[in-house]
Amino acid sequence: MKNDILKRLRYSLGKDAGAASVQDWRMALSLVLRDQLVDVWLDSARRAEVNASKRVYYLSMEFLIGRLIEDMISNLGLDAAARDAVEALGQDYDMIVHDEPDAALGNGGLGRLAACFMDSLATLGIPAFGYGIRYEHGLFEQSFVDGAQAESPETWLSQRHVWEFERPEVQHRIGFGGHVSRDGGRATWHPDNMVVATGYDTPVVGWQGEWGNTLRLWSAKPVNPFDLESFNRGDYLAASRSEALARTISRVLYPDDTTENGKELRLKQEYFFTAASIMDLMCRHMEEDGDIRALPEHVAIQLNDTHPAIAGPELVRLLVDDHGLAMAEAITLARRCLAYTNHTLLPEALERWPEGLFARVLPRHLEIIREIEAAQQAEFPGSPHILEHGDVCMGELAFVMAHKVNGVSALHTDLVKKTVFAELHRIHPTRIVNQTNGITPRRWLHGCNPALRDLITQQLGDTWVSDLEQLAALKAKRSDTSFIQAFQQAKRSNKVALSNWISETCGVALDPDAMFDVQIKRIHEYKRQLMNLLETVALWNEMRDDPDRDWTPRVKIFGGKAAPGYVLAKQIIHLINDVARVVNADPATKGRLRIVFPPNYNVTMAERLIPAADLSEQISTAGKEASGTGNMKFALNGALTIGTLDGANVEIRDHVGSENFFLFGLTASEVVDRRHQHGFSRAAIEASPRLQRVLGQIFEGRFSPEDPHRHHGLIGMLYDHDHFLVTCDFDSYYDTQRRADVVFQNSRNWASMALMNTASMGWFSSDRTIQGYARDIWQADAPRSALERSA
Ligand code: CRA
Repeated sequence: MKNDILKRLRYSLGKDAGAASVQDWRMALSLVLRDQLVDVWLDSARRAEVNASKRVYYLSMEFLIGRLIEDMISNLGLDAAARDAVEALGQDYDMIVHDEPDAALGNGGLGRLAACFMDSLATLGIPAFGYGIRYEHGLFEQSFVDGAQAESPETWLSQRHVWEFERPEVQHRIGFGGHVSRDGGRATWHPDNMVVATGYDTPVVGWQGEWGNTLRLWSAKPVNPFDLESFNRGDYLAASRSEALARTISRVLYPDDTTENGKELRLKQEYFFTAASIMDLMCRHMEEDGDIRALPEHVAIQLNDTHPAIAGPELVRLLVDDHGLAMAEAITLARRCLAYTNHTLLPEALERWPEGLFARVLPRHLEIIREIEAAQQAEFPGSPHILEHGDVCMGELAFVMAHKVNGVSALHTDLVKKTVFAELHRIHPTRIVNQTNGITPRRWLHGCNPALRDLITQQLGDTWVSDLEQLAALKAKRSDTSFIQAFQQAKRSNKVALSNWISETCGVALDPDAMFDVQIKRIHEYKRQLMNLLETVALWNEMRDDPDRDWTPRVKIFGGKAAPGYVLAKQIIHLINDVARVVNADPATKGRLRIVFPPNYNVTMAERLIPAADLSEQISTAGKEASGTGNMKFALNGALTIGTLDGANVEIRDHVGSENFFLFGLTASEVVDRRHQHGFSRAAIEASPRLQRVLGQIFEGRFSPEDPHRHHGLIGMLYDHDHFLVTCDFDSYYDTQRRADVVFQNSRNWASMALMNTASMGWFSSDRTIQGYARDIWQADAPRSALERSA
């Protein structure tokens, strides 16, 4: 390996060892690793082709991958070899591995789920493609300027992305706009704008390198590189206008997944990657099989939320306009290929596009949507409309064009049936199914937590990595003193490492024996970072009032980005930073309470924070968090959860046991009832002197003396429009936190509760989730042998 690295350095990068930078070494190592992936990757592709296996196509606007190098190393089982080789070359292995920039092609849970699914599909040997967009700029970088969030563009592609293979030969022309002509019965779309989608392939090789799938991301290019005529005239701007316009489509990731974005560019992005993907898979099918009517036997297309919901009309368009099928047959055939995952009930996230916009950008698709709507109404008179109030409703479209629709946790699926799709569920009672989210144990335990990984492997061998339910065997160790000590030791070493990092990056010194209480996720009102902060201020007050009490030392850790246009979320960030500044400077609570908010939370930071957490904050208003996946990562790494009965928290609590979970707050149905009570938030504030005091302090500018009015809006909102019931759950949350304090004081007992969490989380492996999709939705399996097929 050492020689291979030197060879790559020299012949692929044109450097000799003396002149190589950390980045050069990292590139050279990555290229050597990539070489090792290629054989299994190509071999897998060939096997799938020979066996004419059913392929799973996972269409997602986002893939939040993070760094790949450590995944590649450990999936290939090369941990020791890679380290030895790099060290033998006199280089710092950790520095090299940590040099890779995060591929941040996603916002949060939805994108990270897609990345975990790719890992599981490959590990399970299910032939699959992930299809998405190769954004030039991923999620913005966050910094804090005087406590307020500032955003700057992310530039992961400013250096070569070593893992990918550009496929200049894989090109599809994607049209926009124009008109539709008719010749007899046959419609033809004449777009007036075209861009080219070019594929970039990243191999995704599963655990132990037995199977490899492809993540194919599309980049938008102009059909003609530039306008020579304008150029020769000296009008250079005009000459490159079409290029600039085309490239805009894959330029940036929209920094929000929970609001519908009514931008033409967003619709174009959605159509761009969906159409390229559908054309791509159709070409593959026609080459391999040639019978268009056999498509559903070979193709399972999963729509990750409604972002690729245009896949339905696009597939129908190709079947009718290009392959000559009748409309009714085309709709049925398309439906048999398509399935849709719903990820949220928040009304502001349900995509709707004005019909006028649709007519301008995708005129033929709008016609087809009208036909789909007409067919649906003819078969089920009075069923919910796809076209409503002048909008195209993408949720209804996705539902009607899918043979299965799934929610992402038991509670969420139940609410999907009862709320957003209640009527469609009545008409199609078997269409909605549940597939509770999962996380890949390769990255979220094996990769990010070597201390705990090694301890578990000592006990169980290493087969748990691809069969996570084996962790249940650790339950027997809960009263084993020496094991519990080793378990505590692993946690402590992670906390020490995190403290060192925080002290370097935030300049705050932490006590590794304090309780590390962590809330990391996008900043959103429903996730209630604000409630966590109010509780922190209340605790600070109480510590100052009663300095002699035996307080459990706490470190409150926050991480997360606010969408740039989400004013309230940005105010919450500002408030957290303001409170942190005052509390961290207070000698009265020194050594007892610390607040840290490291900027630019991303996948890599999560890998650092999660293994070091004692307490996981999963405190959303019940009924609002569809599932959550961070909740699973924490519990797997031995943190206890403080949480509401929301999303997958419910199932986590069922698995780990209610005695190992700090539950508080209103239930989803209580939330609905409470909201109907007039003046509920003022009543809750009235009833809680503790909360009143905190709100008063913030209102008076105790934490922002330079601008005492800064947080008035936020506090005023809690009195009058506390939509997420922060005030109603506050007391119950505060009391539960104090209960956690008491439990934490008995560290042995805490550790055994934490162990019960780790040991009970096997079910939350994304391998289990993917097996569920394969069984209930895709009817796809690991590749069938040619023999089975002919039988
Ligand atoms: N924002 C949900 O809110 C869920 C993930 C993945 C979300 C999370 O609770 O865990 O999806 N929804 O299923 C979403 O993106 C568009 O909706 C999320 O990440």
